[in-house]
Amino acid sequence: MHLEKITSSQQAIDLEDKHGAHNYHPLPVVLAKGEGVYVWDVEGKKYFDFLSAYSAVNQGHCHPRIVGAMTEQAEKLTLTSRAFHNDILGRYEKYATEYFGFDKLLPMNTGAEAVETAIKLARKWAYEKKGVEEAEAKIIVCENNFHGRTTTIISFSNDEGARKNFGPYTPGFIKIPYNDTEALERALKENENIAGFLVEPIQGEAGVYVPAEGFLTRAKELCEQHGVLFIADEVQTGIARTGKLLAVDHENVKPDVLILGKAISGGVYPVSAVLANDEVMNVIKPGQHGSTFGGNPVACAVAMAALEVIKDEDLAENAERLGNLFRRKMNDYIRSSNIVNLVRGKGLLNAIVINDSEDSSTAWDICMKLKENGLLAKPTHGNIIRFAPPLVMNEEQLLECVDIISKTLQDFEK
Ligand code: IF1
Repeated sequence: MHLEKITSSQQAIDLEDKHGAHNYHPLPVVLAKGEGVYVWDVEGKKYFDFLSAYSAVNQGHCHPRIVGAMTEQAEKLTLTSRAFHNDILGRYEKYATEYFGFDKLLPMNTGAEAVETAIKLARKWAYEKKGVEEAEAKIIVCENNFHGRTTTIISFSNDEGARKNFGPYTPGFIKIPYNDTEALERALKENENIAGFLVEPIQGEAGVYVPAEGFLTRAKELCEQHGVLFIADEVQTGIARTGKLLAVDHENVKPDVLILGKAISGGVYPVSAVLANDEVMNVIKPGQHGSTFGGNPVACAVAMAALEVIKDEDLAENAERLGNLFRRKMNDYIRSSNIVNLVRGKGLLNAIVINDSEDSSTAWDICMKLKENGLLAKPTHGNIIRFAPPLVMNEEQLLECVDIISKTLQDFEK
């Protein structure tokens, strides 16, 4: 294999710039190594990772148990396709369905694929169980959602960048404001052909919007009353990130369809899944949905290890405890701050809102300075900075990070 030796960050950035599509605008840092809560760049500078690959690396970088499960499986069998059985898929499906409390699991690879799967499942269920007339099924979604980047999913996005000039768009979606159960009730009453309500329990990309307490409970109730599937997209909020195994667990709400991705593999391998009970999942029959890589042996081994780590290392409890500490410390800072308006979030999924216009570069400039000071975070939607470290962080490390963040913000106070 011919590989150019990378000796500087700039060289790696130049290569991407020249040979890669320009579909991202990353922070100018080139990472070469990761371990636990830390990552190192090409020059050997060490950083705290405060993004965790958008909450995929909840178990920390290169967790030895997860990487071990992957290499062990990779040496035995990597891919069979679903044309044949493999000896680990069933074990994984049993483990994961018992873990999350559903009858069945449908394995896919990326978050967007799992969302697509849930949409197809809900539509088919509506036609075959609810009696909706062919091609009439609708799915209710929320404004400012983020569910992925496929053609259908961007059809119901309101993000101009994600949507514009990618039409024609897939029909069949009704948009309501987030955190608005009255709007949900109205939409459910106005239309008898609703298959499902697709919702993020906390809106991530929108800027870590935590809905009012009771929103999920009421939404689930309304769905039940109207015979509509409550579909929770926990791709970002799931797997202990918000201080519970699932974000819906904060309200003890049980979705009819659960969508998981990202941290179900600890960020080691692309693994996603849709879980549902038999009554719903059984509408999909052989040949009607699938993926070459979905449920492959490496994915199964990795996901089982990643889920075990969550339980064995009490990562949900740790996220809950450190999240409370983080918000308390940030609120202490904010009391005498002009540059930060507020901190919000749950568990270790948090964001601060910068006191500047949405199109200002302040959040970006702060992230650049944080990087200089040894902590990596990324702005979301202009003036908001998301803070989501790996859940394996300890209290001492978190306090060190609060220190870095406070000192950095200090430079921006007017
Ligand atoms: C990117 C955000 C996070 C998701 C939810 C499905 C998916 C995602 C709730 C699709 C993906 C990602 C994708 C990533 C940026 C990122 C993101 F900023 F856009 F919102 F996490 F906060 N459902 N979220 O959050 O999963 O197909 O990507 O595996 O670069 O687009 P995927």
